[in-house]
Amino acid sequence: MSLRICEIFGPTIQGEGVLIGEPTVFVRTGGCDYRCSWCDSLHAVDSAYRHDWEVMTPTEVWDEIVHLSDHRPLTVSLSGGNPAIQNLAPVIEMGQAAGYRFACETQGSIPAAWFGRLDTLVLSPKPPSSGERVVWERFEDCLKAAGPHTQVVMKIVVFDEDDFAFARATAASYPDLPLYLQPGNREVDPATPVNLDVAAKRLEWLVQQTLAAKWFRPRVLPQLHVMIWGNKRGV
Ligand code: MET
Repeated sequence: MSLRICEIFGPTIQGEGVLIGEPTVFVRTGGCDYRCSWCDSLHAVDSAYRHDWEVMTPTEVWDEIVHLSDHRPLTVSLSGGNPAIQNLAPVIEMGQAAGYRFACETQGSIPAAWFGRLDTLVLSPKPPSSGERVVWERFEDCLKAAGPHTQVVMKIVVFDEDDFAFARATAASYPDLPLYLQPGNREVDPATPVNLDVAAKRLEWLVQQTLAAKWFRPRVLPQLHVMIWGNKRGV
């Protein structure tokens, strides 16, 4: 059994959501069932980049995680693309046996059986600005696939007022899920430096929207890695 892997990198810090600031090795799988208009990881999504993806066995993936982390257990984030397309169970199994923790970032369109083994499942339903439409039955299947010990959280990216309304409605449908909001980033070209003033303004806008609505449930966070490294890959 083989896996299509776009990149494995770290340790770095998780830049987003509930695990923000946490030392992490990222396993970015290749392939995605979505084509978000503002995707910041097209190199893991578009089949034009397919030849850059590596076919690896679960053992090879695990060996690379061990190598990068120098055998010291940490959190591994399974991201993509949509990692749920592939069978990451063997990697999780080998890692957890050695004391590593596993998180997964997915849009929630494909329920993988191995969600049940995760320490953290981050479901990130895509708002209208993405051009994608959430199939809520699938999203609920993803929730059901989580295990009794899996911490499940929701992360929603907000680019505009429509997205904000989507975030509010989605949050209302899932009152028990911890909720993280982050402003959208349209400057996703790795070669172009990120304008931090613009990023701060987008964050301020989202904070203002949330507070003006007297909506006190979500945590509103920046993308920490973008503040430090811009759109550079492999960090
Ligand atoms: N597909 C996953 C998600 O939507 C991770 C890739 S997005 C950069 O959260």
